[in-house]
Amino acid sequence: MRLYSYFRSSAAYRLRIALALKGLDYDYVAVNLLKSEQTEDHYRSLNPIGLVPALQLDSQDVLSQSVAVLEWLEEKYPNPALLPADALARARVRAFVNVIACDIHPICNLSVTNYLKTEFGADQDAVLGWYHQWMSRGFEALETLAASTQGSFCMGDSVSLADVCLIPQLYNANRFGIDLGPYPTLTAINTHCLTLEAFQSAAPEQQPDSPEGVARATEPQSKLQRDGQ
Ligand SMILES: N[C@@H](CCC(=O)N[C@@H](CS)C(=O)NCC(=O)O)C(=O)O
Repeated sequence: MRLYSYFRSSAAYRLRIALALKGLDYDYVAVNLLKSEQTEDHYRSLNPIGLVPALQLDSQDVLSQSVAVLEWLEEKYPNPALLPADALARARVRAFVNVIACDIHPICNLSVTNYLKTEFGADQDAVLGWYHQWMSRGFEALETLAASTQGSFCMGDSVSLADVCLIPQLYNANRFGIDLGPYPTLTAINTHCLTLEAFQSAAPEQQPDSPEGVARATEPQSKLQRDGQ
């Protein structure tokens, strides 16, 4: 499999976590959003909407829309399960996922905030206010949903698609300076998930296109040069 990703993309981060939890290997193909590579013809031929991620299978079929891909992964590789067996519990996980994927994420996207700047004259402070407004509304709902269940994950004691989507959204929130103090349950879940290897390996700074990843890639060569080899 080949994952078209950008290290900071929270939608791609969801897939990296799920792939890691399910123990699936993939090749990482970086799509640089800051260079608008997601809008180039080659990438659009894979994912016509021009957003990351996309997952290309060994059959060459391409899957897009991170939540649809998560559901496909769950159907194709059911172990470990990221959706509960009980229908009511599954609906609750999906509702949690949709608060993130439908009610928060799309309106805080790069192309949306760029549009606010170019078409409505929003400056950086106004854009930050926008992020705060929509993320806070979503996190309040997520905090209520998570606090209504017992356990170290969003929906009890088993990791689920809710955690797979929450942790990247909290990463985004931290990037934009959102105060997570009012969301103690979400913060505790974040701390717990980040102790798990699958969440750690999927983190933005572990990706080859992150500044840390680029430095890691060049490190051995500079060391060899230093050592005169
Ligand atoms: N609904 C899509 C959203 C994908 C998405 O918004 N990706 C962002 C990065 S997290 C992106 O490509 N942004 C670039 C842009 O807005 O032009 C999914 O879940 O896959």
